[in-house]
Amino acid sequence: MKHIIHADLDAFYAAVEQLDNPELLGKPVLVGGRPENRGVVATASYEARQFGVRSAMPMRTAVRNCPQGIVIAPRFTRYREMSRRVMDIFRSFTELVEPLSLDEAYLDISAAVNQAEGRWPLGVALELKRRVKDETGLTVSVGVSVSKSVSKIASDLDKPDGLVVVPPGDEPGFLAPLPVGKLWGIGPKTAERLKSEGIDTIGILAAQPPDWFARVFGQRAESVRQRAVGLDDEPVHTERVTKSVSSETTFPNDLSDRAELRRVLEALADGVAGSLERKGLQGRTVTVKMRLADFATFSRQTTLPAPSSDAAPIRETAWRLLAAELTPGRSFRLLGVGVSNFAEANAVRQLSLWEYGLTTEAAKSADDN
Ligand code: TTP
Ligand code: MG
Repeated sequence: MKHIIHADLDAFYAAVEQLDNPELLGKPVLVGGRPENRGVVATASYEARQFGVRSAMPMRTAVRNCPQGIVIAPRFTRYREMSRRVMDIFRSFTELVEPLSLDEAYLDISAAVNQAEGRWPLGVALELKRRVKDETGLTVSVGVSVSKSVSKIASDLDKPDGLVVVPPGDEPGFLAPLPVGKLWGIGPKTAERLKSEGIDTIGILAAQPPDWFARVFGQRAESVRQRAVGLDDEPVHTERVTKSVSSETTFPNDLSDRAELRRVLEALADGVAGSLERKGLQGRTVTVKMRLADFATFSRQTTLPAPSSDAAPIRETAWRLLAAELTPGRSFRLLGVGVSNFAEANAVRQLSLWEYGLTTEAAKSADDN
């Protein structure tokens, strides 16, 4: 039996700001872009959440709801540094750590658990929380169970500084009263649709017959059904398959000059082309990421006529995407270039010889198209 922890730091950016400036402790902190620049909230401290402030809310609305809120510009370098320290603590418990974002990871703690010797999952979780607190000053919410999907839901239920353990066998009962939208893979649209059929809790969902699942979820039917009863056995992935290659840079001063933006963008494109070349990858989709002076962050992407790792088409395409966003007075804090949607041939090249033998025919016909 596996034991999986899902750990998620509390109000991460805001907590780091409170840590670095103790005067902010206990106060409503809003990290994000300035209201006068049409900025949005990246995150809010729990003190500010009492006033209804949420991530992705316009800062103007946040400040209206919470006038005493202290608005702070994000410091991404500092957050990355704190993230690295927390992930290092996680890795001292197990090598099997799968980070999902800067502030969130799965840990397979099976090897650290030995119930005969009194090392229970609960004990490991408490130790993890204590060490993160002692060594970084941050609080982390933790969910513990035998599966990734249940642990992820559990870590969110008792925030902040939460700890929820779901003992083996209790999964269906734990999940049953929760809204269907809590399940991984059920987005707001699907949740609405299920609700209109009278299915609003995971328990009601889990009780549907197999042909209903097949009709509603098609190929995903079995995996959704398993997650609804807490029975997924997804392993913790420590290494991820490369799905995209990208490079980005934040400017010391915001940039608005067209020629200068183009120069920076092309240098990024060249860097990405170089690393695609080194990795033997060719991609079809080019993405440009932009962050404006007010921290609004968005991206634009387009597809090349053929997969490539050459600098020229990546540069050209990236510039076309950026040029369409340039308007007088608009200035940029950050630019990034990414390439994804890799050609099939790369995947085949990375397969073992044995698998290669089985798939050469398929790969050939894919190449011919
Ligand atoms: P979350 O873990 O979603 O949020 P959180 O850590 O701030 O709060 P919680 O206690 O509910 O976990 O995201 C982690 C960080 O990612 C967050 O501190 C800021 C950033 N973020 C954004 O920049 N924009 C967003 O819309 C969200 C959701 C997060
Ligand atoms: Mg968090």
